[in-house]
Amino acid sequence: MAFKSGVAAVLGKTNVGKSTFINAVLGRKLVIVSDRPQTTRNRIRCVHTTAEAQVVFVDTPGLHRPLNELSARIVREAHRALAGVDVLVYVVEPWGQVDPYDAEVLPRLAKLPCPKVLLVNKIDRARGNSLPETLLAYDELGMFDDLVPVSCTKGRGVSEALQVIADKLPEGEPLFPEGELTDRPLEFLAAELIREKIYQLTYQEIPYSVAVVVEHIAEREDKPLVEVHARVYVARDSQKGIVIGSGGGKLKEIGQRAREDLEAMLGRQVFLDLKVKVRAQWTESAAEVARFTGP
Ligand SMILES: Nc1nc2c(ncn2[C@@H]2O[C@H](COP(=O)(O)OP(=O)(O)OP(=O)(O)O)[C@@H](O)[C@H]2O)c(=O)[nH]1
Ligand SMILES: [Mg+2]
Repeated sequence: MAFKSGVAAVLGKTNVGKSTFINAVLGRKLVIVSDRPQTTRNRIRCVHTTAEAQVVFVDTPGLHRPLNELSARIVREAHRALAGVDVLVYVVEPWGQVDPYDAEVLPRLAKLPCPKVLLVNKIDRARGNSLPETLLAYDELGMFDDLVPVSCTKGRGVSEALQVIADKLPEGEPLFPEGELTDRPLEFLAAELIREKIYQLTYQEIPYSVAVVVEHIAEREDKPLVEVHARVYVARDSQKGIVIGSGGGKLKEIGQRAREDLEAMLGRQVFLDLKVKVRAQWTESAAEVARFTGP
């Protein structure tokens, strides 16, 4: 059989488990995940290669009604992922009906000239008939070629979903060289890991007011150690105090957890230099948002 390759854009409302699905397929943590909405801010290509096919998944920011310049940009980012896509993968939750926001978004996506796969995720949380009802409701929209129930945290249905998606790709050469997992540089992945810890350890508006920039990653010559120099930007002075915490405790915990993940990612001991800076109202300024969320 000829080799297949292509791009599968993974879209859906915020917090439905798009990034969790991609990590489950890759069998490793590449993109960040949290229980807060609007975790992913960029389009991130994540490559899965087997002897038969290469699927380039595009993780996208969750769709939602934008509230400020930052969230408007991340919704635009998601829609940009649709250019040149070979398969649309749309992710929903199993609550028994078509989500009202999906009902608004899907008619536009139905027009895309590519196969469409619906993943009903979080089936471990479905109760009563809510899974069959969800499948029926989305099937009635008439736009999905396949509907696949999955639980990405439990690993259920993930390999079936991957097979369904890979089967729909066109024949062609790999788009990425073997061994390449993503189009994003190490600095980006490292900054994301740090941002994930802030999402996990802070509350209310703090996660949405934070940007992380890794300025420098350097291998030490005298010992097997990697230095990661990162800056956490917040939008107000008061937020700086919250991220640092009393006696520096919060920042220390963020740094410790991030360092453990960075060490797993880099396979090396890591020294993490993490500083917090204020960039007043950055989430309201298009130029600053572009600077901090990157291409
Ligand atoms: N119970 C359950 N929770 C899940 C499952 N898949 C993902 N989650 C949880 O759902 C939350 C959101 O997961 P993400 O992967 O960050 O969701 P996302 O769609 O990428 O979110 P955004 O990037 O904000 O759009 C996390 O707390 C996950 O652990 C699942 O199969 N079952
Ligand atoms: Mg995500």
